Amino acid sequence: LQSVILCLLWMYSCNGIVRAQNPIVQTHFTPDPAPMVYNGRVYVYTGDDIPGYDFYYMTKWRVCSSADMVNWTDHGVPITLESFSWARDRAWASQCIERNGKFYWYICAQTVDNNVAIGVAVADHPTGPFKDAIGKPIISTGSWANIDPTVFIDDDGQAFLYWGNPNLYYVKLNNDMVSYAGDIMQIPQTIESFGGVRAARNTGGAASAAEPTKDMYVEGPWFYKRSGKYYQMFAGMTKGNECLSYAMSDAPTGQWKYQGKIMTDQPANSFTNHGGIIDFKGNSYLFYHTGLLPGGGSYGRSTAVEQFRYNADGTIPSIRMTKE
Ligand code: FUB
Repeated sequence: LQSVILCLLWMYSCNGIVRAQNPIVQTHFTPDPAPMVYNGRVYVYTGDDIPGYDFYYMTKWRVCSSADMVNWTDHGVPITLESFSWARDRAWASQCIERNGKFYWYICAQTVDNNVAIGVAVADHPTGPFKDAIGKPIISTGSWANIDPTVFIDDDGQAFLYWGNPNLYYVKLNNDMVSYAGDIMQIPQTIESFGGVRAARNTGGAASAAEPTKDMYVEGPWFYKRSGKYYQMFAGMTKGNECLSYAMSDAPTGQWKYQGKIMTDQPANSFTNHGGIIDFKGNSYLFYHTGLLPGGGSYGRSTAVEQFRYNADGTIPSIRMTKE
């Protein structure tokens, strides 16, 4: 399928920042957007919420692309749960990355033994055809924590896979991108690193220590590097809904330092938010999702995008949702 699905209307300019007509895909639901820049195009990998379902029971992943952030091409559904023999249902968030001309698409799904695992599909082209790279999960620890993979290759060639809910984990991937070396590491969550501590807030006692910032790591990490600084965007918590927050670090494995909330103006008709950040043709963009497509909601989420400009010190400004 190679059809132009939507011409984005960039609505108006404000201090040189233009705003998109959101959601950018209006023909189906597209949660958990993961943008990837390759060869002059931005590819956006998403899930696919099923109309009428009342939970996150997705069965497939989609991709669309654009060379100009205006005209988008729908590349359909390159992978489904059936692409992974070990997967049962509940396809959740994903991210694709290129290495040496191959494309590695990390996904998470419920397994036949009722856990959640991370798998990886590989292709020679960003839109596929993809196939399960190893025929089994790459991360499978017999837990439901293994959701929301995010992948990044550092300047020295070391690749990292981060993921997790409620804890944030990482491994160092081998050069083959389908195996890892060393142990799975858990990132300690503190007020200083992620703005709060989930366990403390849930159990009282030390809760007051986490309350002042009213944030914490929930899920949906997005790991990248820019101008020598490492960024970990994640779904945090605000007013009972997820927001997008971030931490920064001088090294790929921490110490992470909480920087605040990027996108707080929920509600956007969705409990979750999940996104990715890229630089593309000289501009910076935040992709995220809302439940604002007609008929949408917490289980009918759609990709939206906002252009933004980093602050001079590399921090990310507060970014407002476009709700029309
Ligand atoms: O789409 C299913 C789940 O909802 C994702 O894995 C989470 O990040 C949240 O967006």
